[in-house]
Parts: sequence; C-alpha cells; structure tokens
Amino acid sequence: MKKLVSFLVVLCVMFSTFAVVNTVHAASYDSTKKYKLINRFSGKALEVYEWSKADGGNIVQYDDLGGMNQQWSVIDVGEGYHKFVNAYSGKAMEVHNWSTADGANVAQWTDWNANSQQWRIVDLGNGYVKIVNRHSNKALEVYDWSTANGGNVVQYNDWGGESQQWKLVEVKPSETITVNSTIIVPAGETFDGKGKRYVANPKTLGDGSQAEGQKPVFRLENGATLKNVVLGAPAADGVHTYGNAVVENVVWEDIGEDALTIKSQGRVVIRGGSAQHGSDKMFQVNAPATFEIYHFTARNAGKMIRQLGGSTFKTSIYIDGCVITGMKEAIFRTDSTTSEVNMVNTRYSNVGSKWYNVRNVSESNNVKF
Ligand code: DGU
Ligand code: CA
Ligand code: CA
Repeated sequence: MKKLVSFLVVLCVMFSTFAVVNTVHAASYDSTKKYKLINRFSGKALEVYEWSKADGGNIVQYDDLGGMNQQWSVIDVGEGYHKFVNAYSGKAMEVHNWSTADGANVAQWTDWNANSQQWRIVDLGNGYVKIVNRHSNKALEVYDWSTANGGNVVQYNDWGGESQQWKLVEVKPSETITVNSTIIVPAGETFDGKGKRYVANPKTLGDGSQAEGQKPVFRLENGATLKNVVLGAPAADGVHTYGNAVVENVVWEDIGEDALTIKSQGRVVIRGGSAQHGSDKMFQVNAPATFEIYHFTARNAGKMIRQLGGSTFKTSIYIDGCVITGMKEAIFRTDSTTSEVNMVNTRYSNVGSKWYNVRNVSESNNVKF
C-alpha cells in the first residue's frame, strides 16, 4: 500500500510537471518582426481604432485590412512577459488605469515599463495563445462574443473561451530592395520605407562585416526623418546622420559593421524599432550630439552606444522605455569626462559593466531582470 501511494505521488508529480511545462512553453517572438493578432472566435484582427496615436487610443477588433495599426511588435521584456507595441502609434497595449476588474478596457499608452503593459503569452497547443496581463492576471478578450468591426477588446477572467484565444501571424516585409548606392534623405525630408526591407549590395556598399570604410545604406541630411524601414543583411554601415535626425520604427534584422553613426553635430532621436546581432557596436557617436532613444529594443551586441574612441567632446544620451539585453561590454562606453547618460523606464539584462568609463550617470524606474 505504502508503495502504491508513493507510486501515485510520483505519478502526480510527473503529471503536474508536465502540465507546468506545457503551460509555460511559449514560442519566441523576434523583436525585429511584426505580427498581427487574429481572434479565434471572430476571425478579426486586433487594432488601434481609427489610427489613433494618442495615449488612451482604444484597442478593438476589425476586419484584417493589413494596416500598420493592425501590426504589433512582440517584445520579450524578461521574467516571462512580453509587451505589444503598435507599429503605427509606437504605443504599448495596456489595461487602462491599473484596473483588475472584469470588462476593464484595453487601450494603448506610452510605454513606461508598467506591469499593466506586460503580458504573459500562453501557448494553448491548438495554434492559439491566450494573453494574460501581468498586473491583473486577466485575459485579453473580445467583449461579449462580438463579431462586429469595432468590437471592443477588454480584459476578463481567464475562462478559456474562444474569444480569449489569439493567433499570432508574422507580417513579412512586402518587398526586399537591394541598395546599390547610398540612399540620401535630403535636409528636412522624410523617407518612409512602408515596412519594406532594404539590403546593401555587398559589392558596392559593403558586406556588413567588421571591415571599416563600408558605406551606409541611408544617409540623413540635417533635419531628415527615416521611418518604417527594415534593414536586412547585409546592412553595410547602416545609417549615417549629419545634423538633426529622427529615426522612427526602423529595425536592423542583423547589424552590419554598426547600425547607426552620428557623423556630425546634432540632435538624433530614435523612436521605436529594434536592432540585433552586432559583432561590436550598435550606435556609434563620432560628433558632439544629443542622442535620445525611446522605446527601442537592443539585443546582442558588444555595446549599444560607443563614443568615438579617444574623443573628448560631450555626448548627452537619454534612454527611455527601452529593452536592452545581451551587451558584452556595456550600454554606453566613452572616453570623455563630460559625456553623460540618463536612463529611465528601461528593462535590461546581461549588459556587461553597463556604463564603461561614463562619469555622469542618472537613472530612474529601470528594472534589471
Ligand atoms: O579606430 O575610428 O568603427 O565609425 C577606430 C575607428 C572606429 C570607427 C568606428 C566607426 O572607431 O571607424 O564605424
Ligand atoms: Ca478596448
Ligand atoms: Ca561604422
């Protein structure tokens, strides 16, 4: 009898282990890809309603029309959670107002590293996942079994209904363009890549190795904006900026020699986007600059930011709402005693010494995981 009991105990432990393994198993999502989320019951797509860019803009379902407001970055933020960032607005999906109530609205808000903006993606083993909020522990659902366009998306007690099941489908770039000579974005103008992938011709621009002297795929003149671009491999010397520049929703699938270089003095702002797989540097600062990086995902490189070796000019760096993982050396390395960094609302892990030779550092609301 004793033997039978202990056998049963062992069996139970085995089964519960299996159950745990099954429910925590989740596919991995690439931060440089975009996904659409299709509801199982209605067949409709998760979207930001009426192309809102505002904090509080509602999240609903609609016919799958392929718009950027129906495309999402799915970003691993560590500790088993992800954030969902809308490709059009750059804002994060959240349960509004820290609610823990059934039926509470799900909308978008500026990503500030809140638990109400983080979600557990649980693979249901049937091609669908459920998406559970970190703060409330409630599931993302289409309210009241709606099959209508504009049907509201809310949180609800996780009861396993089909209106709480979602399929994540990768949205691939519509086209891959080989760039033979550097694309110049003139002063004050905007280049919108509309989600297309751009790759360097290795014979004319560079093969994306660590060889110096490669040419950039994009050159931004003073006041230019580059947006909605996917840089594929090889990415040669990435993006060069001359003066002020904005780089919005640009992803580097595979960093070339480096991802972006500040070539002359200015204010360079990066909003959203992601870069990964760099052998050494991601962002290179070769001139005095104010460098602001918002809601960017930086993965796997030697260092995220490097001020030109031996240079003593002042670089001011602001990092807000980013996810930074897998930097061998540091987030920022400089040889200048006047350069400074302020990092806020950011999640990071495995970033080497974090600040390498940086004398002026301030930080708030960051989480190391
Ligand atoms: O000796 O100046 O890699 O701008 C080092 C070089 C090096 C730069 C950098 C860049 O720091 O060429 O791409
Ligand atoms: Ca909603
Ligand atoms: Ca370079």
